[in-house]
Amino acid sequence: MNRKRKLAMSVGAGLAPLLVMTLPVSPASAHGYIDSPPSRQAQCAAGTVQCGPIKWEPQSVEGPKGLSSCSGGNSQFADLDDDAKGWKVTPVGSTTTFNWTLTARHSTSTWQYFVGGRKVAEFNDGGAQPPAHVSHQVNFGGITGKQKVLAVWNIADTANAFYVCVDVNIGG
Ligand SMILES: [Cu+2]
Repeated sequence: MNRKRKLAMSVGAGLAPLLVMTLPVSPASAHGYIDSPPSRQAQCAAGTVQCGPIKWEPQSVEGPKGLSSCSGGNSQFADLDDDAKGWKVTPVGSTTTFNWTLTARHSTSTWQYFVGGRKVAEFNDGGAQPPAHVSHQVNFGGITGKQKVLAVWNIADTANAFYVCVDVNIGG
């Protein structure tokens, strides 16, 4: 969750003024990403490409639903939006399996895959809790060549989604 939880602790009636403590809770362990074919954040985590803080938490590219950016609108992960960063491009077939590792198994509405702004696949989980490893077979139809696939994991019980970009060469 990106949401900052606030822990308000009231410290006994005898103490004045009332003490209120605010603890930001680190999101570092949550969420998920595509590890194969190696996504941009997976390449950052593996050191294939030199990146900023995304390398420490490739699973944390969370943003509001409906975005189309690789960084999910997170400025600290802007590396992911840089198409010229030297991402390793994986040769794939016209039907390709995308494998997710989930570090938090959030109940899921849909998984969506876009190429060039066009949705090429959607998988509807209907709010179910996914396993820790999720795989989807995506058929690219007639799309070929070097493409940036944007995968979106839409969470059922929050307004947020997780964003992953994967650089592929279809039929390459
Ligand atoms: Cu999460």
